Amino acid sequence: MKTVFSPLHAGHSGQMELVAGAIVPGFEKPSRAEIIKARIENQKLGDILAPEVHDLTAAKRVHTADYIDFLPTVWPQWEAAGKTGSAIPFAWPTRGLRGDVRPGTLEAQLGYYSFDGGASFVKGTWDAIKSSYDVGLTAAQLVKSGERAAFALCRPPGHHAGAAFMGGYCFINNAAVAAQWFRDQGAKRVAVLDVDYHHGNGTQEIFYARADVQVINLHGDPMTEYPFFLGHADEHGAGEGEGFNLNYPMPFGTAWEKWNEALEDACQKLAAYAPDVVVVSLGVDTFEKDPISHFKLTSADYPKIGARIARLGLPSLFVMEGGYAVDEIGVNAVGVLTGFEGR
Ligand code: 6XA
Ligand code: ZN
Repeated sequence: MKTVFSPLHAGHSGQMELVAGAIVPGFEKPSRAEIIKARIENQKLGDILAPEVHDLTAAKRVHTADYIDFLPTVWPQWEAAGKTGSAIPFAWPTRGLRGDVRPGTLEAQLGYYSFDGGASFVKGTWDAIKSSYDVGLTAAQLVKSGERAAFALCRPPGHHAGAAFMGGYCFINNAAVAAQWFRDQGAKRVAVLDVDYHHGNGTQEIFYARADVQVINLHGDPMTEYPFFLGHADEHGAGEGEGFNLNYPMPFGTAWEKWNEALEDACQKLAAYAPDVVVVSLGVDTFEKDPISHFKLTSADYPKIGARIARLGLPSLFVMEGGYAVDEIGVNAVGVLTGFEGR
């Protein structure tokens, strides 16, 4: 399997985040992607290609144009205003406030275009976001041109980003962009299978009212787990999309047996949908030693995930999402891919 990777991800570094009342170094850090890349080389998964540079047309098919146009302006505005720390949103238009008026300053616009303080900007952030987008689209092109599967080693990740908001380390929703791109290239139906520990609220939001993209999520129950405000089992889709969104929320402590039951059911529903291509939002933060998550999958489980996805027999695009146990992130993420290849 070929991988697409860009070194530009590394400019998105040094972000801080708020954990238990303390500002700490972000878990979503450059070593994540570098360790996965090293493991790909070690396991001889296949060639590692640089992405082709794309314009932002495909991004604007799933995100609003104003949101996408905002992203590259953040750091230059922040810097021009003499600010030195990272650009982190801190005020949001929740219930009772006006969420329909785009405010006039950068600080306020950061809140307008986000749902939490988990997506912050440093100097290299836009170039990293753009490279991650290019990585996703280039890998999608490999699948379109006949590869059975490809791996988009995206960083930053994407599945929390909605049509007009960032959050949870995510800015452009790489998996959603790829799914829409496959549709625009002639695929009749596309499935997105999100196996990250966290619910992919952005992907769900983007396709919620559509029947041409099935969205399936396996994740920590939002009653107790981030992103908290979406991902319940009763979210089936709306309008034409009714029945084409499926959620499998699971409790803290879920290990392979129960998780695999959900995967099996998900794969059967995915197969019944008969898509032309599957986009896998690949997070490995379901791992037992993940520092921010509460599932109990082991390294031996990841190849089994890949093997089950391979049994769908569909062209498959793997898009990297979360996973923060850096010592094992390479073994686990590449384990899914080698499992897919039957080794
Ligand atoms: C914020 C947790 C962000 C989770 C990001 C993630 N405290 N999403 O891994 O898949
Ligand atoms: Zn996650």
